[in-house]
Amino acid sequence: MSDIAAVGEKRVFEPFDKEAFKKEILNNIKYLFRKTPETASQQEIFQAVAYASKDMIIDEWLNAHKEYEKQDAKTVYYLSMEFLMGRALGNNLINLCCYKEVAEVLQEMGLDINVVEDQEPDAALGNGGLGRLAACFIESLSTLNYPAYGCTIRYKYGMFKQQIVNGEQVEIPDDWLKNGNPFEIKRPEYSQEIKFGGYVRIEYNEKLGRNIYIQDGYQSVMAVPYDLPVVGYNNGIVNSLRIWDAEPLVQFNLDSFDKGDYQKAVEQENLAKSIVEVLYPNDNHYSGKELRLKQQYFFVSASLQQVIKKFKATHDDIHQLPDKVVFQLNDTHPTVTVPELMRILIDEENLEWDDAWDITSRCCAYTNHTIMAEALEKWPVDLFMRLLPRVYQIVEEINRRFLIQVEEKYPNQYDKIRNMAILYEGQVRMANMAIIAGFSVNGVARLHTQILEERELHDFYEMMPEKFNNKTNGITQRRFLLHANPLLAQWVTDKLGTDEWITNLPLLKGLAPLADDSKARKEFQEIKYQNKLRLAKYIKEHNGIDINPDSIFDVQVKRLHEYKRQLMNIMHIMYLYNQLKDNPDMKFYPTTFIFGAKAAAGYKTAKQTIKLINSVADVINNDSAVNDKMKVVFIENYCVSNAEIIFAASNVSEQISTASKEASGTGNMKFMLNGAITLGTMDGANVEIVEEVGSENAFIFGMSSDEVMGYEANGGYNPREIYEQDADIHRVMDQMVDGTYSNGDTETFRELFNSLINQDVYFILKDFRSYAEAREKINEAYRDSKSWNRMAILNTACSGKFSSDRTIEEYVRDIWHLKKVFVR
Ligand code: F58
Repeated sequence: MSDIAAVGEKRVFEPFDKEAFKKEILNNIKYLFRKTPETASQQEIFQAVAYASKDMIIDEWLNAHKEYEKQDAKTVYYLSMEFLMGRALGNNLINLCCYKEVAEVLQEMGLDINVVEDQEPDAALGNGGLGRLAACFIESLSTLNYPAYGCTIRYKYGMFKQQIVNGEQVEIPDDWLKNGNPFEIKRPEYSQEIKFGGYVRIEYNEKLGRNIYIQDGYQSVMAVPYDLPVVGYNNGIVNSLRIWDAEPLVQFNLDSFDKGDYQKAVEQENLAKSIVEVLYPNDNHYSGKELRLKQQYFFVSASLQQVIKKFKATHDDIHQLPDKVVFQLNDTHPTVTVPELMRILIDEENLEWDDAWDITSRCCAYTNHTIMAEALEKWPVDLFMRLLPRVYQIVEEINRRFLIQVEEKYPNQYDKIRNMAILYEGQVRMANMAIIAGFSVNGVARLHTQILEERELHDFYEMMPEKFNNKTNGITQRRFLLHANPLLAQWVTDKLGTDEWITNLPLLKGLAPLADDSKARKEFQEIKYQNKLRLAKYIKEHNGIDINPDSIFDVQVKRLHEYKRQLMNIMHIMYLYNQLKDNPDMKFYPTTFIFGAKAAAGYKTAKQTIKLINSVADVINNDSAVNDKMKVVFIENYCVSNAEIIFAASNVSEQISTASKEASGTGNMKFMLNGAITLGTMDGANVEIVEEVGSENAFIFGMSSDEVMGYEANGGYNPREIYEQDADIHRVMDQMVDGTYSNGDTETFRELFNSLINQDVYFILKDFRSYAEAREKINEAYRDSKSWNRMAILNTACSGKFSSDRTIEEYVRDIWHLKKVFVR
């Protein structure tokens, strides 16, 4: 059991009763499935264990909420289209502080906890960084004793599963709910009606002495919430992730329908089904689909209506809402919160505009996650108006009043209006609305916030500097160290003589002196080796490829996007392969290049890049001349659960985005925590990683963000010059279109070639040489295992800043102003 011993043995509350838990599992197997442990399937055993652990959660869940009510505690509602939760069982057991004990119970029953955990489908209700950040935040909120809800959609299909067929990505629907979800609880009593379309009727109201606005002729669906527990670490706090499902309002009733009702019932059924059907699989790219706006309004309106009802049940003055409630908008996707809250306050609570505006703007705060123009949400006015007629009127009024202010402050400066108006050239610009209405605007890493203030949002910053602030992202060490890397977690606990790092990550600093201790370095290296064996086994099982655990594991796992430059990575591997073929005796430390990435289904260049990686892998992995030196592996279906295995096993963390493009990155932090060395550009949170660990313990290359933005301001650069002048690059480029990696076909990778030679928007050729040098240095550095392991230990030791606990405390201090709630 040594690999799970790191899990705390000290439950603060109820001591864990092994016998009772075992009995509960057996009962579940019997009563849920009419089976015995011998006849139950692995999936049924997982469910039985999950239900047993849910029983342990329920009391804490109830108690925490009772205490919130008693204290009338202020609550943050983290509104996000995405929560990329991954698996729940292992982390729930860890945070309940009974992982080790449950593992023992299972072992006594002849079961392996890892196998049981592997039966759980990932809750993949998100694309990438933004969704995973929400998941880390909600876990930290519970661990830090803050009252919080995560609000999102109960997508029937989450992020697709990826298969690689003939080197190409194939998307398989992710039917994650097909066996039910043991952890969720349906709460039909909190259902809310959501209205779409129709028109606005205006009526004079005598009592109010003003016009009132009534939406008529609309279609509606019922939003029905399910709650998932978010367990805090050993503190008795359980918050909820509220996921909204859609159901038709009029239930089919085959006996008693008349024709009209039948028609309506069918329409409602279809509307309900379509809204929650599937997560849009785009990462850092906006697609203006009507259904997407429906999804946004659906979960926002449901969440807001419920919050207001809950508030009113115990308060009579709605003006006090900002003292009790804060909405954090995770990017612009839930920004319809602003006009929807105004609508509720004006149309349903009968407030005047100024009052409603004051409340709304004190309740809403906005986080920006990107500066890339293509990711900015803009809705065509006609679509918006048709789908949300009353909400649109409110947007118009917000815009009208704001422009008066701009005009007052900057008379006749039309460029200010052009940049800051919400409604412009027939579009509703959601970021502008979020900034104008909210009381806080934050970026997600220092460099990113700086770029927002100085460039992208400069006019807003100048007009309302007090709203702007930075919150550098973070990750939860409970999942990405304690659960993902039990060997290292145990080592850390042993070395520090305490497991307090589990809730206080900066304590890892205490490991720094061990970087100079040869015994500690050996142990650290051995742990990494064991984790590499675990990953090698996974790769063998899933890809059928044998990899050498003694080689350098050089890893780039993240969504596939041009700005993340997986293409530069694979081109460099092509270059190395050429070198090794030309010069077989070249000094080169064996390396396994590992990729994992999903491409948005409609993103052609990204899909071609996946094909190129797999094609290069095919050629190299089947060339016995180089196989003892290099291998290339594309791990299928990169997701939260296999990420946990990958980070733990990595030596080199590829963070190679074009400077200024990656707002923060969070994978970079997970690698660092697990002792991988960053090979990266000065982009996003890499800047702060280097600041923490020291530039001598990372490998930095490439243009700075200022240089990149300098070129961009001048219309880019000329990549053809590099192609003509650099023979190695020339050769690699030609190999993309001479059939070397495509069985003689010259067109397979033509578009990639063209994108590089014509524009190279992401400066791949420009940064190539500097990247190659950095990689050479890495290859050299790894030979010196003493200095390598020294660096690796220092990376873990210096990663304390990147806990999402730190990030959440900053949000609380500067934005949310919550109070910790303690139970018992
Ligand atoms: C990511 N954004 C950033 N957006 O790219 C990354 O640098 C950052 O670390 C992370 O947010 C957390 O702050 C991101 O993942 C999306 O996936 C959106 C999904 C919906 C469409 C628009 C992009």
